Amino acid sequence: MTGTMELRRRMETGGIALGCNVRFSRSPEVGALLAASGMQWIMLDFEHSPASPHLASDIALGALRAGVVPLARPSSHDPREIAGLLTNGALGLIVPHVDTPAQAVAVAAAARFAPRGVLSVPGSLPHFGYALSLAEACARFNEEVMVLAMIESAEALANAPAIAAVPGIDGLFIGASDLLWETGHPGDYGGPVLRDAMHRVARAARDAGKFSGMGGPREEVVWQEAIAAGIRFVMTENDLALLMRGARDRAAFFERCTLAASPR
Ligand code: 3PY
Ligand code: MG
Repeated sequence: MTGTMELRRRMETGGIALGCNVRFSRSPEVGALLAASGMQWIMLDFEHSPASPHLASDIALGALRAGVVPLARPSSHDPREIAGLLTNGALGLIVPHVDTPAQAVAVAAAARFAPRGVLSVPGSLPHFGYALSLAEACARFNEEVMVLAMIESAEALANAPAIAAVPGIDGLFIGASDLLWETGHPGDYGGPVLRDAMHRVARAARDAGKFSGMGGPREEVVWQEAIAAGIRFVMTENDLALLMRGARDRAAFFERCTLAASPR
C-alpha cells in the first residue's frame, strides 16, 4: 500500500518523482510492471485514452497494491467526473487546462472532502485498505490527495504564480505540447517558449512552496534543463511511446545481428 507522502519526500529532498502516462495499457498489472521499472506514479488519462472508468479503477487499485501512486487526468473540471475517479482508486489529479486561479480553486475543492472541499463521501474508500473507519479514511485522503494544475496556455502561464498560490493546489504541471501548439510553436520542444515557461513555472511553484512538473517532451536535453530549473515531477513518456521505443530498439538489434550473420 502506498500514498503520496513518499513522492513528496522525494521531491522535497532534491529527488525527482518519475511517472508514466497510462493511455493504452489494459492490465491491472501495469502499475506493478512500471513500479518494477523505476516509476513512482502513473497517470490514468481520461483526456486522451479510450479506457473505461471501470478499467481505470482496476488499474488504479492494482497500482496502489503494487506501491506506485495512481493519479488521474480527468477530461474536464466537472466535479462529478473528478469524484468518480478519486473515490474509485485515483489518489490525485493532473488537471488539464487550468488557466485561471478561479478554476484552480474549483478543482482543488472538487478533490477534497468537507471541510476542505466538496467531494461527495462514498460508502468506503479503497486507498488505504479497508481497516480504517470511513471518517479516518476521508481525513487521510484529504492529507494525501495530490492536485496538480496543468499550465498549457499563454493565459495559464501568465497566471502561474496566482494558480500556484491557491490552497489545495499541490503543484504546477506544464503540458508542453498544448502550450507550444497554442502559442504558435508546434513541436518546438527545444525552443525559447518552452525553455522560458519551464523556468517561470518552476519559479512560480517554488515561490509558493509547491512543486513543479512537466509532460510532453522526449528530448533528453530538454529534460536536463527542466530538472536543472527545478522541475521535479516528471512524466517520462506514455506507455505507447515506451512500447514503440523498446520495439524499435529490439528490431534494430536483430537487424544488425542478421546483417552480421549473412553469408559473404
Ligand atoms: C501536453 O503536453 O499538452 C500534455 O498534456 C502532456 O501530457
Ligand atoms: Mg495537454
